Amino acid sequence: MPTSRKDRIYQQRRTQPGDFVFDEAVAGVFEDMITRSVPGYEAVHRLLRVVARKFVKKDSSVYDLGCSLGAASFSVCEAIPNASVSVIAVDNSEAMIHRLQQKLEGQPSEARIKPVCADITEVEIENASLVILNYTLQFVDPPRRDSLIQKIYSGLRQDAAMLLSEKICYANDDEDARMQGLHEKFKQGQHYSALEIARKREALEDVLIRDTHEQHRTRLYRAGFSRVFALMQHLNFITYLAIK
Ligand code: GEK
Repeated sequence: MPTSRKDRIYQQRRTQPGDFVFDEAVAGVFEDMITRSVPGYEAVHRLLRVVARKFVKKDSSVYDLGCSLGAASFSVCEAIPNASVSVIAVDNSEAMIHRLQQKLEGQPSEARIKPVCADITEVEIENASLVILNYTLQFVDPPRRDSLIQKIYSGLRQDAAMLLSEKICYANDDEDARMQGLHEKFKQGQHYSALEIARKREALEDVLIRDTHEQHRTRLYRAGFSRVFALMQHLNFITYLAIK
């Protein structure tokens, strides 16, 4: 099983806006990268196990959309030992799916987690008791976000739920700059240098496109969700529970 190396990608890489891709180099350091970059990442996975125990039903499917190396899929399998529940783990990065397949080899969850290399806007969602969209919607082309959320809503069973985590922006420029500044301080505390932080910011420009809290809530209610809770927020990273 491959293990995650330390993320040093932006110590050397020269960047242009829009450069960031989930390639082999990123997949190889992904666990280190995401835990050092996303405040509250581990807490979301603890929360996910609680949510899974509440919402996942036997003979249903769980979808982990934008699964990367399958952290959320593994959390669900740990929380729900019932073999009648399968987890469909979708990512359009071949490097991520390949590494997930390697991680699964010989594991007890191998029979339950089904890695799929596809665009999440193109996969069918059906008989779902839980859909996880953990820091992925922000990478989907904005005009396609409404229809993706509507499709998820349609594929959920009645009373089922979606867990959505995102980096948000603020409509007020001063508030946005302050929160971005706090996030940069968080990353410095995780031993990223000012140069690494600046280069990654440039590479992610036009790739990670944030919505505001209001845009998320409006989109979720418009799709038909009956209840939307902001379960957790760490700086400008927020997790919603949306219930059908
Ligand atoms: C975790 N959820 O560890 N279709 C499929 N996959 C996509 C698409 C798309 N249209 N766009 C982006 N991705 C994970 C972390 S990372 C978040 C998710 C981050 C995939 C992309 O290839 C990457 O693996 C993932 O979404 C986003 O809980 O890196 O900030």
